[in-house]
Amino acid sequence: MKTQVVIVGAGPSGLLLGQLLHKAGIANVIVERQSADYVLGRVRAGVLEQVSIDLLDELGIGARMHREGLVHEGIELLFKGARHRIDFPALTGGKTVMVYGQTEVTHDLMDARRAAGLPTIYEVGETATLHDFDTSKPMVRYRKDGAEHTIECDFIAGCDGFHGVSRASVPKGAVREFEKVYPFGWLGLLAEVRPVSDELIYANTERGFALCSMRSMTRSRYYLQVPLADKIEAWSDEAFWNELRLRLDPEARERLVTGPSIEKSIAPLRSFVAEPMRFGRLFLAGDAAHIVPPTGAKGLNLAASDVKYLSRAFAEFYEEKSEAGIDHYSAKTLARVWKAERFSWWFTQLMHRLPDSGEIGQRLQEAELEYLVNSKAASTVLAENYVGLPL
Ligand code: RFL
Ligand code: PHB
Repeated sequence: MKTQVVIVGAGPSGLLLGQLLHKAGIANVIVERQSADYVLGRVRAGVLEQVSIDLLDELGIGARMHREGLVHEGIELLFKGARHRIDFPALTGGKTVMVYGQTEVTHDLMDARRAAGLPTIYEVGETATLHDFDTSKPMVRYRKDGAEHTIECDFIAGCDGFHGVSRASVPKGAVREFEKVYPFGWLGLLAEVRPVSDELIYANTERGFALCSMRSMTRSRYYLQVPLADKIEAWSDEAFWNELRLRLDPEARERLVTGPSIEKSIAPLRSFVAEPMRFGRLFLAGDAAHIVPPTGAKGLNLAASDVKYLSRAFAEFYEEKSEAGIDHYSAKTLARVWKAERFSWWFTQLMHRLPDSGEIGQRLQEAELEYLVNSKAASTVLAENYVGLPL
């Protein structure tokens, strides 16, 4: 088989890139390790910035998001028993975010890809291998149903997440990795119950961080900071709800509706960047190149901005016969990535109980939170990063 761009991975980065390339008239094939159902079964991000909303609109697949998504004009920070609202439109000149799950985005993208008749090869397992991306004729090989397949292409887009094959295919000396692993994880629970509040609540409590989020007005997503060593089996639904209650203010505690979990999992928290994001004709995008801790809700949005830049670079290559876009992709993308990394790291260490920071660390954190909610300048820094920096 032959195509222009092989995309490795059918997560949000790969699917979005596929649609953007299709719109630009660039042929692409996606090769995915898992089945479509498996990809759709992963519960992940929940908040879209304007950049991501615009991208879905540009692709003509934003209708369901506008119908079912929830526009949020702020978040609440809970500390020392009281909630403080950060008003996004007031602080950012009218900007808001949209609560619409990654699962729904993925669903809409898969539907659009199927409707356009674009090829996606699911369930290749760990068999995909990348070849000759240091030449102008790269190849992707994979095995499926007992047969070996080869796709010849002009470019490979590595959209295969943190554990994918793309970054791992780059010679060790060619890539520099920066990493911080946090000494705690997030225990997440999804339940078919009314959210405790109309807006997201980020809580810093003496029992640890908690987040009250949602997927709709009848479906809630909650998270608790837990020790990294905790096992999911040790957390019954009842234990989760009891602990969450203890991390809320009295009003929220009163309003909390509990119910059986639809999904429950523990995710580790990590900050990670690989530099550069281009190796000859192989380009990394999304989690394949960088990971942020979820506190700032930036992971999915960064994936969207990466592929926006990458699709423009490929379009420039084919339409204008110019390599300027692909040459600048890595530096341009990384500049945005590092800003989101900074914000996510800052918001994480501000909102969590940090086991190693001692009493002085605790007092400094409290002082910063007080300053943050009482200073318009400081609140603006949070608001403008949360709604997303301009492309
Ligand atoms: P994904 O979503 O990981 O998709 C990568 C795809 O590549 C496939 N793959 C392969 N395919 C072929 N061959 C191989 N060898 C392959 N190896 C892997 C995988 O099966 C998968 O389908 O990366 P992508 O597309 O870059 O999208 C990034 C986002 O998914 C990610 O940034 C966010 O979900 C991060 N994230 C969150 N972000 C937020 O903004 N808010 C959140 O609340 C939030 N929660 C989360 C998260 C990520 C989590 N992970 C990764 C464990 C919660 C979790 C649990
Ligand atoms: C979510 O709803 O899953 C979510 C929302 C905001 C975050 C992280 C996760 O910061």
